[in-house]
Amino acid sequence: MTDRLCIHYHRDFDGMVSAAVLAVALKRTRGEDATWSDINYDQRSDWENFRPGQRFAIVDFHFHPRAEYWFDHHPTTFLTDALRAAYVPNERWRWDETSPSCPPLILRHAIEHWGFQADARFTEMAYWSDIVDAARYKDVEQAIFGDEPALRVARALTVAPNSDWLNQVVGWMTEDTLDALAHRAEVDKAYSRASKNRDRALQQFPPTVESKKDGVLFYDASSPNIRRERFAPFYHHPDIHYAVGVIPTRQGFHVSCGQNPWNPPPIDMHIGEIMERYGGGGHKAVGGANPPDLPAARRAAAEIAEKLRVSLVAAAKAARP
Ligand SMILES: [Mn+2]
Repeated sequence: MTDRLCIHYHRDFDGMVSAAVLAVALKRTRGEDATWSDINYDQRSDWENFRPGQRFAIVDFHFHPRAEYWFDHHPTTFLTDALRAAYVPNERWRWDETSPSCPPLILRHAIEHWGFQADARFTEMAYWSDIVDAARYKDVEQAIFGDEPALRVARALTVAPNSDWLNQVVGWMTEDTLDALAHRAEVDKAYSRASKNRDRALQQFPPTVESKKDGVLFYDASSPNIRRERFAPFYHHPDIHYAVGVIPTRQGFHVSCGQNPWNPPPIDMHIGEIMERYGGGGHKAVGGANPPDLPAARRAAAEIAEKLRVSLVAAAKAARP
């Protein structure tokens, strides 16, 4: 059947929970028997021609005017002004950039607009989505070593081998509690592998640091042999406000920038907006971009680090009596 609705989701914990919540809500309240499939930043390049003639929904990813259902919380969701103008909140579309993650807004919308009766397990998944997506871990220890069911699942996703596996996990999310999901043999196996990777990544991080100055850490982890742990910079350097670095992707290189959730900067910079200048995006506290090659990625990371340093130094000067 070609007219079956396909839910395209951002490939991360809150994106996958979003897909599961939407699939169940649509099934129960509208009799919609949806499938689901992941989506990634590369697919934005020809966004206008995404899925011609197909029925689709998008969650936790850029706005698309042909999406039958669309939910997102990213401030940088609109790729053009024309797309921004095409969005009007309605019964099938909802954007809320104040939401720490996407699932809570879908749950709220489904309850208010479609009369969905949300299972307790979805409320629990939405709660943890906020923690994972907005890095609201209580400390860096929980972020790195936390073994609550949601955190085991999120950790397991870091070794997700392919789209089929991600789609399978979304399917499990439509049926399981977080606890049952975390204890599935496949998820548990992935979690063990991911934990070993994390331990290696923590060991490999220190030599990648190129500079640490004025509260900003700049690192180059572009070598494909270096494993990545998102919070390693803050684990090793709890005193910094920002970490900016270069990491490899399958196709090239990624510039990643984030503020230290446990030592927030005393300045008001929007990283997602800074990243937009480099063709990327993100939230206020974290963002990324994919420059065309390694020199461009290093240059972008160095520029961003410098920009943040200048702002931090200026703020420190202004605060002095
Ligand atoms: Mn997401």
